Amino acid sequence: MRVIFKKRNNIPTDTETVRRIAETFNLSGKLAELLLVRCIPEEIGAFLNPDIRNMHDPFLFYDMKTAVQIISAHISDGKKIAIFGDYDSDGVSAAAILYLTLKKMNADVSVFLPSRSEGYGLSLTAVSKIAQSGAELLITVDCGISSAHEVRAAREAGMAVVITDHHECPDELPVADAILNPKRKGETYPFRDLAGGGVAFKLAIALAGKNAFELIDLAAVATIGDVVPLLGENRIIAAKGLYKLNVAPILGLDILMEEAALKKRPVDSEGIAFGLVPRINASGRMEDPRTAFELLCGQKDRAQLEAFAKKLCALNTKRQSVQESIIKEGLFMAEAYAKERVLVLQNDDWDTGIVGLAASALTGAFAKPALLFGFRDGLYVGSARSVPGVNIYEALKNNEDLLESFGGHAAAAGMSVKKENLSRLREALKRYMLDNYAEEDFIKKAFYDMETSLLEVTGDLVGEIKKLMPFGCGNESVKLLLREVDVIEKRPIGNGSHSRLRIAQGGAVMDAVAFKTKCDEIPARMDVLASPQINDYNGNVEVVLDAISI
Ligand SMILES: [Mn+2]
Repeated sequence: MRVIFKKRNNIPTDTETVRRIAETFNLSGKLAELLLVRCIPEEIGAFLNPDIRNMHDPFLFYDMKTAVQIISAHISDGKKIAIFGDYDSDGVSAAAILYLTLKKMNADVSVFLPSRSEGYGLSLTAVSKIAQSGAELLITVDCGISSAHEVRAAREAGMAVVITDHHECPDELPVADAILNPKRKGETYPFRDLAGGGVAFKLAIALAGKNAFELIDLAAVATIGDVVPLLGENRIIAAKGLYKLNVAPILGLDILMEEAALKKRPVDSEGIAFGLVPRINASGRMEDPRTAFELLCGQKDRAQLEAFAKKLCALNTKRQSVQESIIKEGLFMAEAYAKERVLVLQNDDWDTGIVGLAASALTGAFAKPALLFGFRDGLYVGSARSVPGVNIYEALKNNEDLLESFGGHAAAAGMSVKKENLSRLREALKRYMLDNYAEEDFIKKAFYDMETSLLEVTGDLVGEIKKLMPFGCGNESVKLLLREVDVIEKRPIGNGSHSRLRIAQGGAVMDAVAFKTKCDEIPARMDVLASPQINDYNGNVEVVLDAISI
């Protein structure tokens, strides 16, 4: 497949600033450059040394004082408190953070989580269930900001309501007793990008002081799981949470890491993103988020917790195989639309909880937006994923009249459509992509940080790049562009689906590995995007080839 290499961030880095940053922080010029495309010069010190002391005071939230007063009053009066969360890793972690904090303060607290079939957010059914439990205070985590109607019902049922959320705010906010949302209009909190678990963590700090930092590993799982930018306060949460995860994790995460075989080497942000988060998500995606919640709380006996962890691993394996079979069918069906700029595929048997993950894979494989639909309650219910530069939300909005519901953003959306409207939607989106985008928008892009030569890829550089960790959204792992590399040796590994190579450029020779690329797909000379690393077995520097241009 044709690939266009693009520089990730075209911020001009003037040589004088690069020199000054390199000198001030005792770094190579290369690392100074990599830093300058990630953050402004004034923030480099804080970026290099994530420090809890640089976190903002939770009482900077406009409503924090009120929220703490209400919660404290309910605790001291012995009144019942209910937490309502979400079924994904962010929502479940947020619920666990607040539950454990309130429990330690001797609150009479219980947790309610929606099942996936009930859908995201507070519902009237949930509100009446919570009211019946005798709760006099409802605290939402990772949701609530778009639930004006349900919040009104909760208050009419006699409950006080504290909303903690991080989603974009609607024009009309719910009328609640306190609202903590860093994206709220007029909000005084200085950092907008907290995850739902991040907001819950700030509330926990406001309630329990430094004791709350015992839960920072859970806050890191929420933050990385929700794919919010790992910059500013999120970078501190992720870095310090990872540190704790490796030296003294909370019991539930410790058991899950053990069960998932993640403890052979230090866990990094990718270990959270690809090891822990999918297992926590599998709970709500395949069954009931309660299993993940109970595990994270760690309040049952060890055997019980191990059984929960085993269950999450098994559900995740099942999720993977369901996902693989959807991808396989999708790849086959996509052939019929090879010339189109958008894929709209449906199958009545596809699991509507998994189609989004499969859509991502198809978008990656074909460099065009993919919409995958399963069938539920009389409607095609689906998920869309798009490529950088093609706004799928706008495309759907433009065809609103064909849809029963839709929501999302430029890169990902969810939608439902009547059976008889699906082929009209496909035709309309095909037309829309032709009218609004250029051919280049549908050619695969691979983003790099800097062009360099193989000679400059050294153990020192690998060591320096580590200072930029943890990597994630907004602080992507470093990719180097190497042009005109010669392949001097190649051999198949992993049943022939991957390749091991010796590559050469300008007098330097190095080992390289290309995953999901067969030997016969590798040309004699190529441009590549490479991630440098140290080989675990022989200690040599080598590169992982992330993209190859033929
Ligand atoms: Mn969230």
